Amino acid sequence: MEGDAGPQKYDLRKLQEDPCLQSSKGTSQLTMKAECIAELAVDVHPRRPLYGASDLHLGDGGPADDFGEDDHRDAFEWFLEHEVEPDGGDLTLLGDVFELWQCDLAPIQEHYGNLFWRLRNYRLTRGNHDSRLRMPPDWKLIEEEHGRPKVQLVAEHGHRADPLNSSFIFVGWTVTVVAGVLERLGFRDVDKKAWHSKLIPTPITRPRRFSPEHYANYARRLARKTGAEIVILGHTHKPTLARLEDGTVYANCGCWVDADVPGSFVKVHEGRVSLWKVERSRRWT
Ligand SMILES: [Mn+2]
Repeated sequence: MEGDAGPQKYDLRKLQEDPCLQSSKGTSQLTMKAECIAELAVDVHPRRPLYGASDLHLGDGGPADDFGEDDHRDAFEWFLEHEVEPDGGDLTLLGDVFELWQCDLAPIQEHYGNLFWRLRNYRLTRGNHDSRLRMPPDWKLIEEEHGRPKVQLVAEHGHRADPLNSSFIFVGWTVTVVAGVLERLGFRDVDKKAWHSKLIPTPITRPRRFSPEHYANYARRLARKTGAEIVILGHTHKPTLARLEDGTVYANCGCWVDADVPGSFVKVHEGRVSLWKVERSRRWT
């Protein structure tokens, strides 16, 4: 029910649409800009600028839907319209685009309408939360080099490096399903709290097998196996850009709906890999 603010009390879009609040508080203006966080030089020159973003976790618009909160949807549409499309960019969404562990695909499609269909214009690879959909596990940029095809870049979600979301996927699945049920019962942001909790092993909370180094090692192995100079992952929810000791550039898209660095994305263009975020500010008038 649209008018029911309930647990979505921080959804400014809903506040703005409420005529009672508009008359007392005025209207607000949302401004966005893309800000570069980090940049590294590489020997990769794709014909079109390559963009990567991940972990959008589109839900059904209910209390378990992280993408519907704050200004994540506006920021994503701004990103498509002001960054990717004017640039003639080639966007890959690297998994966990759809939150299929907490809702079915039909309600997501119904809730996000045009945006849902618009996503078909871009390349999608699968993550752990949307592994039910028939999408490829990865994408490779392959260019001719000395008359032979050469893999220059590999992009995938990254959960294959995480045993609790690959071999023992029932663990990750159970945590997410329980979080979704609790959120529908009125507890706020259970999945984000669980992700940062010390009790549950996640890429953020466990120092060893789930540490950033663990994913960097996975990226290094992937680079060695494929010959790629650049490896782009998601899944950890931690935006990262690093040159590893063997020269591999490891980039992580972070998580579009993360609380700390929302709206993060990776760009590869003209011999550079860069990490960005969509900075947003709202002014009430
Ligand atoms: Mn994931």
